[in-house]
Amino acid sequence: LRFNRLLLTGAAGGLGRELRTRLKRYCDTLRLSDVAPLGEAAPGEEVVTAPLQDKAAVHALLKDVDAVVHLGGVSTEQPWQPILEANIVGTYNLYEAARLNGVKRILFASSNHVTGFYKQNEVIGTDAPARPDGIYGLSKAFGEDVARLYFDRFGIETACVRIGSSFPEPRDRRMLATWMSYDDLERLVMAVLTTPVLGYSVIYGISDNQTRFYDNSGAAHIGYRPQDSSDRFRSAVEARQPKLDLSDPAVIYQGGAFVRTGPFEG
Ligand code: 15L
Repeated sequence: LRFNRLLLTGAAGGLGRELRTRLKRYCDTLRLSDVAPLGEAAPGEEVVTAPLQDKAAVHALLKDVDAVVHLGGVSTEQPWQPILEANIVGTYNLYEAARLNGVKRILFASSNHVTGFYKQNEVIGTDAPARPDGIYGLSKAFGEDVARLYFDRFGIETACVRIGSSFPEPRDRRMLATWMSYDDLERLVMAVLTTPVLGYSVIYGISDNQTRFYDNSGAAHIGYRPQDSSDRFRSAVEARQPKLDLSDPAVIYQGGAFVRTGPFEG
């Protein structure tokens, strides 16, 4: 399946840079947006600077696109104001723009921090109610609710992908459970974009790790089959971090250090 035009927001970020090269194979034109520099447009690319809180810019951004991979926004725990602008106002602008431009499918980069206050000895499903571990997680929970509303009212399909930790390698013991390889990220994005009936869905973005906090069986209709696993990094990670402080909230809760980051004001 080949798309005419896909939109990738947050294209200058860690995962955006990975998907920039990978998504080109699946579309004639890849429109890339960010507020950070994106460099020159390569053949088959369109490069746009669009702050997500700028309604007019976002409405123009979604013109003539088949589907959106929405990675844009603040991606860590930060003060309220930037999160309000990029993640709260920005996600609302994106869905309004999708409605007005007739865009019918969105991958929303949600986060494991929507459910960060579940414990690391719990395994939660795709229907687990939100337990955000900070205002970043709260903003992603809001995004999931926007997606829910725009599906129920307007039939815009979304996969809220509660991404775990997508880096070249797992960095600590927690990430043995939350890690997702870049190849699996690509598999997950393509499964979301191509599954015949997506509806409103939640799925955790993880590889086929031996230890995990998440059960994706409620999202089997998406057809995501991870092929990588954190296990080949296990002994190296355990050697680097042999002892865990079981009284540390970052060890108790799934959200890791996010549960004790901030507040930044007051
Ligand atoms: C996230 O949501 C962040 O965007 C990413 O930088 C990682 O910190 C990840 O969560 C994680 O929990 O490991």
